[in-house]
Amino acid sequence: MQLAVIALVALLVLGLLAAGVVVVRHRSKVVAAPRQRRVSGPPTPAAPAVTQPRTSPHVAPAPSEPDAQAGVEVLAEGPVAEPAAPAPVVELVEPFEVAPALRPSFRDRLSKARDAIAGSFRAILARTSIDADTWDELEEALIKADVGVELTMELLDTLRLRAKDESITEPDRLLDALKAQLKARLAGADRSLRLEAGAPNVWLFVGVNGVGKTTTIGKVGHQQAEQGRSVLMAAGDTFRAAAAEQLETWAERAGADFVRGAEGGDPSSVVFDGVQRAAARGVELVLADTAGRLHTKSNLMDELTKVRRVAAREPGRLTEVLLVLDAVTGQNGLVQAQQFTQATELTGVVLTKLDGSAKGGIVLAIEARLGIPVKLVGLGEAIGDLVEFDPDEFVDALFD
Ligand SMILES: Nc1nc2c(ncn2[C@@H]2O[C@H](COP(=O)(O)OP(=O)(O)O)[C@@H](O)[C@H]2O)c(=O)[nH]1
Ligand SMILES: [Mg+2]
Repeated sequence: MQLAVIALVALLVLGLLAAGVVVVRHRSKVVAAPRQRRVSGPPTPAAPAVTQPRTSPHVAPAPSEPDAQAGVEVLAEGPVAEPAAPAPVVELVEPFEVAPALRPSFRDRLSKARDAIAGSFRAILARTSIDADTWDELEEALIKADVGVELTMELLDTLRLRAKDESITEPDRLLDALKAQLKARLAGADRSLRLEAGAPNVWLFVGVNGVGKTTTIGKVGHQQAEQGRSVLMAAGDTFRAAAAEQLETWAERAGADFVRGAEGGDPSSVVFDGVQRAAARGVELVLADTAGRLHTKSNLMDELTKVRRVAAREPGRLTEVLLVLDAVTGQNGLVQAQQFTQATELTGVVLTKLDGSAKGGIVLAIEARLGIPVKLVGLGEAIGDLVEFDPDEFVDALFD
């Protein structure tokens, strides 16, 4: 009896031992499994990022570094390998921090302007032929886009003649003809920004308050610096101290030199100081900001005439006078533009806030009425949201 009990206990102990071995083996398989998966996968840059502290974006990227690869190789040796030594600290950079900023597209940013005329275009395309309603819809679309009444009539008269000459009877062909006509009208203008060798070039920015002068200078300075040019920003808007501070922040972001004066001081002397400093330091480009109080105050125009004169004086060379216009104000901006043209002899227009405007047609009105090319277009508030004006891309973005 006693023997039987002892035998039973011995059997139980043996059974438990056997079960324990199975569990341990099973566990070791579970541990090994994820390691095997890591080994078979590609060495992803994200893997070490989980364990490493992130540091400054200016540090060399890690994904292709031998250290990062070594971390993967240790895993590849499997569960029998020696315990890994503490991993070396690898400093990582997120890909988006090193990727160059993408140029925003007209198609993406002009949705508001496109939506404003899309309804009229849809109504035109819904009909099978061209009739009086078609012409009314076209007129409405162009006026809604702020092309202006006079220019709209002129464009439609030309289109009528063309439709007759080319026997256009289908609505979609008529819209294509209008598109081609708008592109042809905008083609051929010289939209380049002038830079001359040898002396500090001065680009003067003028326009009423809030249109985006300071922001545009920041964007232009950044772009020019990216292209390897040395830039100085002169805070010629002395009306408020905050205006100079805003420009200083942009100068820091763009890596540009910066000159300012006292609040309420003479803007001409700030521009003068800027040109002097640029000449002394061999800086190629001075971007001069100006104040933009209401155009009804005639002293602003007098002030700008003086600033212009100083900017053009040796050793500086005034190569651009850019009027900054807010696309949201549309036709109203044209009255301002005429006054600025008289005071400062403009060389080009920067049309800002086209991203938030339904009045894309203002580009056509500006060029027809003022005879000044739209050189740059603001498509948002970020530093990269300023692009050269591309007429074909612009017209396509409005129509499709
Ligand atoms: N959406 C949009 N906002 C802009 C653009 N350009 C400037 N702004 C904004 O317009 C406001 C006025 O700009 P600011 O440069 O101070 O105008 P300034 O008074 O002419 O110097 C700011 O809030 C800018 O961020 C643009 O192209 N698009
Ligand atoms: Mg400003």
